[in-house]
Amino acid sequence: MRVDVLTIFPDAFRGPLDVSIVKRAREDGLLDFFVHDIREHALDRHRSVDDYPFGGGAGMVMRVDVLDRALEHVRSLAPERGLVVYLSPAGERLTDRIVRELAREERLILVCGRYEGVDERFIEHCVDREISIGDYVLTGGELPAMVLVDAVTRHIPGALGDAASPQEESFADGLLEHPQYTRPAEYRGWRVPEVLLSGHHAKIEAWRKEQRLARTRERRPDLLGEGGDSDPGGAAGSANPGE
Ligand code: 4FV
Repeated sequence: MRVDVLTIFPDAFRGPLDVSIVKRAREDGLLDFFVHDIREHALDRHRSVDDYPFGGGAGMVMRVDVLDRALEHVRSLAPERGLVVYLSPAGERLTDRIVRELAREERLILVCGRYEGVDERFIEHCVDREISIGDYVLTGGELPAMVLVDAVTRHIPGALGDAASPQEESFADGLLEHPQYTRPAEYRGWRVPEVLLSGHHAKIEAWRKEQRLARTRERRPDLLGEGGDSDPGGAAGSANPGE
């Protein structure tokens, strides 16, 4: 997968995507990641990327002409057209399902807003998907872009190595993850659930499934009953509840 990021703060991307799984995915050529400075495509000698909002109001808005020039330049750097994603609080809320969808793309072009956001004509005519990481306002789209790249990279085949697969994790079946434990088996009198020390794999799997259902019911009932593969109610339902 190729990911291009458009931002006025390229330095913001130093660090979080240079370690661990994402770093290895880049080294292994599973992820080609590029950061581009929008300001390089400014039109005036002050290299302005923003201007006052038509109709007045606080703050500044990023210019459609500068953004479009930057996008066309980045597009020209690789043959794949690329799915243009604008990170904003007004977008679709990012979910595991959307992460898996984006992970199937061969190229993503992520646009990071600043100030009050971008000119609506850029969203209307140049953006394919508008995505939000949550209902709160950040200073910029850079952190959401990093969150998205981190989440998507985990679904690139081979990125997690053979150890873990995205199939067996939170949200894969629409449920929260079961609790995890490791050595020491006892600490300050705090013990690990006996079943996990039993070596009885069927009992362990049953206990973990029950834990996933119980935690989801308690903490995220909104996840229960969602259609499709994340329909644990159905799954549980089909697990012969009547018998
Ligand atoms: C955001 C979010 C977010 C809004 C104004 C950047 C900021 C500033 N992006 N999910 N929540 N963006 O708060 O994606 O331009």
